[in-house]
Amino acid sequence: MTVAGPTFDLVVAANRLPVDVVVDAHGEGTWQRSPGGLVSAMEGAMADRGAAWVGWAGEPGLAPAPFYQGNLFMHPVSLTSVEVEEYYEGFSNDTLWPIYHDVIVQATFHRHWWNTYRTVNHRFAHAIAEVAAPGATVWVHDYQLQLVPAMVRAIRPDLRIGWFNHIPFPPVELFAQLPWRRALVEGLLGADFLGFQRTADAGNFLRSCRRLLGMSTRGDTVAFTPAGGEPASRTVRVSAIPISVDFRGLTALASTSKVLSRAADIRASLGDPEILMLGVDRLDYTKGIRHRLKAYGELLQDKSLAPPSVTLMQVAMPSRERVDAYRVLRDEVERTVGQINGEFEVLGSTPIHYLRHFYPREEMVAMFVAADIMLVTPLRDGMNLVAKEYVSCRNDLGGALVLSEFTGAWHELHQAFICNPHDIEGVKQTIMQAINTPEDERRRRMKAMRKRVADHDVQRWASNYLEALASAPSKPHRLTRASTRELRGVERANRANLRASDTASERIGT
Ligand code: GDG
Repeated sequence: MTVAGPTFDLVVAANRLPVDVVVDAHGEGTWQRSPGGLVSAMEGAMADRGAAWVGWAGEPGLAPAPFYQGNLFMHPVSLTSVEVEEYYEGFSNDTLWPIYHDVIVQATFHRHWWNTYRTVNHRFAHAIAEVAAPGATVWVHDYQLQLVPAMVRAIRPDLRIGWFNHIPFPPVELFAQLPWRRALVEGLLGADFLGFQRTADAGNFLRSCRRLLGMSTRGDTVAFTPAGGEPASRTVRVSAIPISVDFRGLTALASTSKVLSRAADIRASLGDPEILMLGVDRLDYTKGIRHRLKAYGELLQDKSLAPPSVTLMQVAMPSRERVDAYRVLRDEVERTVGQINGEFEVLGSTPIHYLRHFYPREEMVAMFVAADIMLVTPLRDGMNLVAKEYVSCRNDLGGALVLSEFTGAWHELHQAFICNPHDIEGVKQTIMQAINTPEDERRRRMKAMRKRVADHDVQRWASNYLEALASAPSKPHRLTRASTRELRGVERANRANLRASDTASERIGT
């Protein structure tokens, strides 16, 4: 017999719970809230009503019993080590991640990974259904849980369901490669509202609905007729709600005397260079770390820059080290750092300080305050919070941001020094432009970017999202007779195409 537990009006679901186990000197483990934008973003919304968070606690095996962390109810979902391998490292990070990031590296397709992805999504859906109060709001996060909206709706049609994608949504030509594209789209369309980082991502999703599944879209809505359903269908709203950072929290932290003096210490410990450049990334091939290092190496080679007057501090937080592409990247980055340091080091000054660690938040903020030039050069990035964090920490209006045009942040931070990371010559010129631009102009740019982030901070993002979800159309979307006929025709043609492509993918042994 199952004993009913507490239920909540707001349920957040994400791959990970926002807590980590911290083990003290006596070997005792306690839960500590992990630093991260998402929890602080949700705090306002969660304070008003009871809220639960459904997610994996981070260790394979049996899930810990549900518990409260402050006023937030944590509902852990279990994952076996095989599921971690197949659902998380495999399907999420080695199939979806590359497809959703322009196939910078080749995606791997395995049918058993897909089966495990489905099983785990199912488990999440059941966990959500268990803790959601009647008529509750459910907010599902990210690409690991794309089947969850429809699975939750099947169990609990009374719930209002939203999903937000933290990463890009790919153009239809890339998305079409996925043998499971129909199931993914249908899984998402179980939601009332789908939020994306950029308008282009929302557009890509709508195009996939039309071109691959023959659905009818109107403006930012898609009419969805579940298989075997009536011509009258549900309407799902699809639009861009770009994520942000805790501007006020970061600004306040950046002006504390502790952080200011730590920033000065960092500069001093690097030999007080004239120009301190900084990169902060998860060690991921999407972040353009190799391209950045190549551009920097060439600037040293052609003597545009020379230590000791310049140094680059590169924080590379270890990430997904069990996925092959990440191990290859790490080796390449470390080799390049070694080569550049070997070639250009002068006594007392290292060209690149490569820091493969995770630092406390305060230390990160001190690094942002210390850096003259912030290098954000991803080849593709949903948003890139680092760019917005840097801007939030520069209360002094100092510093300059070099920003790739392939980040979501580029759509908002127009006053950054913009580059195309594939164009190494262009990256070099942009870095030099950022260095040589007069201080007045740099301050003007920083001020404008700060205003943008202050006006669109993470708290506003969360409340906008929840408002959009609450007001998403819930009435059935009625189709005219003519559009129904047209739709049915397109659906038939698409089904035939899909059958053909499914057979083809079976043949190539995915
Ligand atoms: C995904 C999307 C989207 C890094 N090193 C340390 C540290 N960090 C923090 C940064 C920043 C976060 O990690 C990284 O966020 P990003 O946005 O740069 O990238 P992803 O991890 O790829 O996140 C991305 C994001 O979701 C949100 O929607 O922007 O596009 O890919 O906050 O500061 N933090 C600390 N120590 C470190 O050493 N404390």
